[in-house]
Amino acid sequence: MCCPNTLLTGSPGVGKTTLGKEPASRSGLKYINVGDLAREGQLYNGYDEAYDCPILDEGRVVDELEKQMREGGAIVGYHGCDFFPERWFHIVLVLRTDNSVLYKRLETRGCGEKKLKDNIQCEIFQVLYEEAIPSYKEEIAHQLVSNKPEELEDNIDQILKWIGQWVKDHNT
Ligand code: DAT
Repeated sequence: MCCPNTLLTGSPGVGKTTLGKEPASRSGLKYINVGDLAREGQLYNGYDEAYDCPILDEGRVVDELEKQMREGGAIVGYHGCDFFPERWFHIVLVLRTDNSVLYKRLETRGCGEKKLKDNIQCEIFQVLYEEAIPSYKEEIAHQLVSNKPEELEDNIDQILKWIGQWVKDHNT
């Protein structure tokens, strides 16, 4: 049976990890947190002093993921997406959170002042929305709001429905 690959993108703190793990575990798919993957494999090519974080080696991340993406059945979460090959994804989701809610989440996470401001601006300017939505076919790209726990549940149900529908459409 072939399964779709899902891209789950959005600003840091919108809830990609929290959301992505659930449909993955409930449907037997695999959640891949690209930040964790890069950390584990040290897939970096330098250090950004201004942002105080390592610079992702996008080429090596793509190489690392290629085999799994060809197999299908992955939910990939990252706060960036323009370096992923378009052909990888069958479902594309941009997760959004209201600025005041996001601010509190990042504060709770212990995010430094500069990073907090940058991440909030990322959400205000819809950076990930603008990056993802125009790059994929309209019918596969969706925006999901995730402010409250009830919305988390709704989003899990919705993702499972999209995945189920895709599997049905491609395995008959
Ligand atoms: P990301 O992976 O996008 O950086 P996360 O999954 O680590 O974000 O979530 C950040 C925090 O927000 C975490 O403490 C869980 C919380 N959270 C995520 N989605 C939520 C929701 N719908 N309602 C309430 N809290 C949520």
